[in-house]
Order: sequence, then structure tokens, then C-alpha cells
Amino acid sequence: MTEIEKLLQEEQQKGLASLEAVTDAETLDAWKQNYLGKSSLVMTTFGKMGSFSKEERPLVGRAVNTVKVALESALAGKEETIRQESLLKGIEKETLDVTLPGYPIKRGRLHPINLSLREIYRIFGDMGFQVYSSPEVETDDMNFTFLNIPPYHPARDMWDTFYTEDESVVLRTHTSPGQIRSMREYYPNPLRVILPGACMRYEQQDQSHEIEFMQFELLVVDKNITFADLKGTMDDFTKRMFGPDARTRLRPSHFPFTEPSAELDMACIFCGGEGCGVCHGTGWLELGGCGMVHPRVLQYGGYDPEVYSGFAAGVGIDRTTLLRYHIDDIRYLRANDIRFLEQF
Ligand code: FA5
Repeated sequence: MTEIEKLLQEEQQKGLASLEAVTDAETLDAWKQNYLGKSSLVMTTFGKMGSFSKEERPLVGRAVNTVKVALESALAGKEETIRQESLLKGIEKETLDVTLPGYPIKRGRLHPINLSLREIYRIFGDMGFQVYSSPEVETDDMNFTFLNIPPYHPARDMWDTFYTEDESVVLRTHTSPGQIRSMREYYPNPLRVILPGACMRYEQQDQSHEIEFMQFELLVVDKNITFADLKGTMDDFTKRMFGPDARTRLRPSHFPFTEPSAELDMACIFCGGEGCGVCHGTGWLELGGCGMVHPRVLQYGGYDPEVYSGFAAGVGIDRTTLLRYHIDDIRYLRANDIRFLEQF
């Protein structure tokens, strides 16, 4: 063993022994200067590596590294012990003033879509509707076939969605499959439900289209339900949601699961029906689709279409929210930007 290796070994023993006696941060600092500081044996040995012979160099290098690692790890252990002790001392000395006011907790708020949803629940609750939950991941049969959209039907293109590895399971494109589920559960009783929830579509995103959005479905099944019930309910909903001046119209349309079918439009609240950018100059804004439940869908739900009739509607909650709060882009709703959300 060379002279310098011996010296280093002694330095390590001395260092570790004197560290034992250290009990406070100041002494620890002095110890650190002494054994690992610029002029410590360890650091000066590193500095003069060049002066050792070729043979000595790797031996000295290894020895000085071993000592440095040993001293540093002992130092880290001691630092932690002293930190813990001083924390404990602090806690023992501390007194708690329970009369001081607490820190204010930042309050969250309801998302604008949820605000709309609560309003929708309130309005339809008043009209005697019950809320029915239905799955967001659906079978192809529920999402399409039982709604009178068989596999070859071109209407499937309008509602392209995301498929799972099992092609018979899809992310639902609308809340309408809940019609079948609720009918099958309530049969043979009359039915008056709303079915809210998320829908997914394979869609080009823009100002008014998202790939994930919320809808609520309305379904009424009973004896003697007519188109007048549908019109009255939708008109009343729009007035309660957007104010007594809101005007609606039913525009003939086509859905495979309703006959006859219509689109529910509301006079544009931005221009009062004059025509503007938001309503593309038409004076009307589309809220959703609706119609009388198709006899085949009633049958799939278990009801005899000779005895029962019903109406259904599917309204976009995101779009309803845009109109309620005069928001001009649907993408704000899920961007998670606190500056936007704080305004509600
Ligand atoms: C339907 O989804 C039918 N199931 C509605 C229906 C139900 C008709 C019951 C008859 C009886 P549609 O694809 O038009 O129809 O969508 C209905 C509403 O959902 C639209 O008016 C719109 O408000 C909303 N919506 C549709 N696609 C999107 C989208 N990509 N982003 C945001 N909202 C959307």
C-alpha cells in the first residue's frame, strides 16, 4: 500500500469517527469543509492525480473515490438525522392557535354542461319525467339494429363511431339506444323518461362538432300519444330553457327510428331570426331530432304498436349550453381552460 493510500484510509476513519460526535447543522458544515471541502485531503488528492506515476494512478484513484463515497454517504445520513431532530424540536415548541382563521379553500364550480343538465332535469322533472341511465358502451344491435337501422342501412354512415376490437360493441353515437333499454324495463307500463349522457362520433371537429358530446333523449310511450304531445313538450321545454320569447319550429326530417320525423329548430337567439353568421343566415338554430316512435322500434321495446304510441327526441346538451351562454365554439367546453370555466 502506498503512503497516500494509507493516508486516505486514516482520513476516512478519522472523518467517520468525528462525524459521530456532530449533533447540529453548524458543526456539520465545518465537518464538511474539513473532509470534503476544497482543501481537504480527498479534494487535493484529486487535484494532483497528474503527479502520480502511471502505475500508482489507478490505485490512488480507486482509493480516493472509495473514501469520498464513504464520507459523502455518511454525511447524507447525518444531514437527514439532524433535519428530523430539528423538525421534532420545532413541533415540540410550537403552539397551535385554534382561534386563527383557516386558509380559504378555493371553491370549484359546476361545469357549464352540468349547469345545463341540472336545468334540463328540473324542467322535465316538473313535467313528470324520470331520469334513466343507459350505458355509453353499447351493442351494435342497441345502437343501430333495434332502432330500425339494420347492418346494410345507409343511415349508419351518418352515425359512424369508434368500434372496439369486438365489432358488435360500439361507443354509442346517440342516446337513442336507451329507448330500447328503458322500454324493455318498463313494459307494460306507460313510460315518460329522459336519458342523458355522453355520445361519441367519428367526426371532423369544428365550432359545433365534437367527437364526444352530451345528448339527452326524451321518450314517452302510452296509449293515445300524438304528435301534438311532442310539439307541446318541445315548445314548453324551449321556452323554459331559453325564456318565454323563444320560438320553435318542427322541420320535416328523417330518422329510421321515428315516423314521422322532424328537426326541432329554435329562432336564432343571436339575431332574433333575422339571419346571422351563427345561424348561417337561416334565422334558425337546430336543437335536435324528434318524431313519433317507429312501430318497429316499439315492437323491439316490447310494446304493441296497435295499442301504444310514443314520441322521442334527442337534443344536444353541448349545443344547448352554447346557446344558453352565448359561447361561439363547442371546443371551449372540453379544453379545460380555467379562464373559460371560471366565468360560470
Ligand atoms: C340523433 O342523434 C338522433 N338520435 C336524435 C333523435 C332522437 C331523433 C329521438 C328522433 C328521435 P342527430 O345526429 O341529429 O340525431 O343529433 C342530435 C343532436 O345531437 C344534434 O342536433 C346536436 O345538437 C347534437 N350533436 C350531434 N352531433 C354532434 C357533435 N358531433 N357534436 C356536438 N353535438 C352533436
